[in-house]
Amino acid sequence: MKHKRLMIIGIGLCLVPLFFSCSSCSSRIEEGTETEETETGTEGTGTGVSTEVVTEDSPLADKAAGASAIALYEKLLAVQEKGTMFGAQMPTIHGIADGKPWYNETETGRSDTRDVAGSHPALCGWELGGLEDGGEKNLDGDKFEVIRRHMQAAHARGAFNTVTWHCGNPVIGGRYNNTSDHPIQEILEGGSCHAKFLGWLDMLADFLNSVKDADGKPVPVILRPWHEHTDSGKGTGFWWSVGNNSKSDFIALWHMTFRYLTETKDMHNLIWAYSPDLHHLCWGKPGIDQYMYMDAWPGDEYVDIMGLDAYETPWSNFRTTAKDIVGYALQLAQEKGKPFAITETGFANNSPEHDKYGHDKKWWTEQLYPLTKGRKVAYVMIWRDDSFPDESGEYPEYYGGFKGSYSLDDFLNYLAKPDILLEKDL
Ligand code: BMA
Repeated sequence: MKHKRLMIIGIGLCLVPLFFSCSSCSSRIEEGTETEETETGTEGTGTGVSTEVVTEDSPLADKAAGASAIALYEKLLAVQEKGTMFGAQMPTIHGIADGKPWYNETETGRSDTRDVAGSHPALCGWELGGLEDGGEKNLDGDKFEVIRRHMQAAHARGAFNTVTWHCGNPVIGGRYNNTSDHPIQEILEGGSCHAKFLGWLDMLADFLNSVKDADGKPVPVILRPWHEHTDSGKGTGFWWSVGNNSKSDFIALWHMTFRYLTETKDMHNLIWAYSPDLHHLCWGKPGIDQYMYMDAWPGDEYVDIMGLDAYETPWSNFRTTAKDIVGYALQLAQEKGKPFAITETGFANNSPEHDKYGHDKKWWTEQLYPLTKGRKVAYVMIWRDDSFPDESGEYPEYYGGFKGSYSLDDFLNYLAKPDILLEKDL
């Protein structure tokens, strides 16, 4: 992809940590070579990316991308030369320690990863589903005002922010998984819910514009809209899935979202990520149908990061197919000159006490690590540590390593790999 270099004009921020590796961070290890274990250290200081940059051309899908978005993207390209960033969903708001969930509304300095490894994840994911209801909380009960504060803190520390939007069904109501027949047609121009849906995009824009850096500018964000869309079964998956619509409708939805936010709303702080789901690529098939990865591809001009959501579940064929599909999608991304990431992953409730799908004490080093080892995968992001069973029998949902977790030793060994990067390594 052609793009001219950035011209950085003097602002008092030190850019060195953004673009060059620190001496304690190693370079990426080639596939097939052995890695050396290192100790995880204490947390380093990150640097925000709010700096005045004049660009002659944008490397991003948004050709009018702002300086902060371009700087964050350039940082991602530089960091992926060193290794794969470890990311986690809602990492500083929710966590678990010694069998008890914790929740931080005001404090932003704790995460399960930092509790056990001394540094926050390098990338923090945040959920905005429910924003469209106009309430103060997302669909999981997290206040938007709290999410905003944690995003601002993550940015100020030098971490990456990424956002998902499990948006409700704009046509029949209900949550993201309340499917209906061809809902996208109703929200495209000329559809019965077009105006309503643009109002929802206004709310999304208002929230993202309200997440500001120290200079009062919107922080750059990796936006991952309409994720896991490749489910081709009618009535399953999410309302925006191809199976409940059509490929061309999905592409039109992506284009409308992109144009409305970048042109009408004049938002230029977004990096756009595409993320089919492994289990939809493999559903019901003994082998892999990797080519579905590009089903309803919005086009090279509308996507910055090519991703894959890849969970270990009984139906995802994770152990037999994930490495191949990651390899396939990574190669495709490299041919297009785009970075690749495992945009969601995890092995839910990995423990013998409350496993849903089995357990594996060495899941991190033996299952997750081989997907990225020796490969230019920009980041992996695990889903959230949300709850832990208590006396009330609350349904647990957790993915990370935390104090007292079954696979903690292996989690620490994974994080200690020189090519797995935490916030301190940025
Ligand atoms: C899904 C599940 C849901 C949650 C949603 C949005 O993957 O974790 O429980 O509501 O993400 O966070």
